[in-house]
Amino acid sequence: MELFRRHPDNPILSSSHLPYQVNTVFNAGATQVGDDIVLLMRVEDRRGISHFSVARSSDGISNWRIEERPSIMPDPDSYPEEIWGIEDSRITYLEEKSLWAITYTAWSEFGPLVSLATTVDFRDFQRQGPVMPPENKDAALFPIRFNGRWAMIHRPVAKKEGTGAHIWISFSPDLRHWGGHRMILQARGDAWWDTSKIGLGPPPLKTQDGWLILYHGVKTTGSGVIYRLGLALLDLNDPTRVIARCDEWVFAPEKEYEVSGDVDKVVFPCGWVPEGDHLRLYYGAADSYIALATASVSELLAWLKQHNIY
Ligand code: M1P
Repeated sequence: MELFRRHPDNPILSSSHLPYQVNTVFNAGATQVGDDIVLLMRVEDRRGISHFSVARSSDGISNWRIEERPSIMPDPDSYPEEIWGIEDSRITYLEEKSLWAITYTAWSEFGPLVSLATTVDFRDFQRQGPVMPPENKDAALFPIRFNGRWAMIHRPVAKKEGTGAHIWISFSPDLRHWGGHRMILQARGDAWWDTSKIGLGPPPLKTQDGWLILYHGVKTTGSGVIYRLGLALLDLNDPTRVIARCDEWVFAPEKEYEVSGDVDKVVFPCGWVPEGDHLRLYYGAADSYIALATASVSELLAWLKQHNIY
């Protein structure tokens, strides 16, 4: 049985939904705002540079209301790190601050880095600037503090050639100054499906068993890369402690819209929206579309227990 069940109307969003001409729409952050599901879509224009556009829908599947103009454009005059675009947002609601924190990749002259923005309504956005230097991406905040410190998962790239790219965690008293850096999940090397690099998908999800992590793992083959998804679990009180990690992948590109596009064989989730045990996963497909899959949190946890390598 499939743990993540694809929606029959997939892909639910593509470039033709945009009110202006673009190349592709993919890798969207997701959250619930009032009665709407809100997606912060990555939109790649016909120069190859990405910006963000907000899409709203009451059922999270259809009748998307999309802004006439981009919601956040790269602003290299004020934020030089955005010169080659902004990509792949992850959205976390910080109850303590009554706002959403958005981590995203800013593609700077020196490579991709992690930037932070905040919003209270997904109409006005306040940039907070870079929070991790290059090369770094695939970052998301936890929704709460741990012993007074905010925590962020992110993915720096090791300088040493051939050692892969792994998932790290860092802590901050104020969301600006980050330290306590620690690697928590490693690309596994050898024959594994997540051999060469891994990166966080949506923000960590609090469950009864721990913080649930969905991550992408990359394998380079003779015919190119394959992006598949795996699960891990972090300790509820100490998220530096990994208590479970899957052996097999849990979701992989299979459908036409996942295996064929600007980049073939890619599934790349940046957002999920829980409602009780029911989980909606929004994922980029083949760097060309946005698709939806649903799952049961308790089924994911049960599966991870059976497939845990720890
Ligand atoms: O093309 C697949 C993905 O490649 C990059 O992801 P990562 O560096 O984590 O492997 C990103 O450009 C991502 O947007 C893209 O979907």
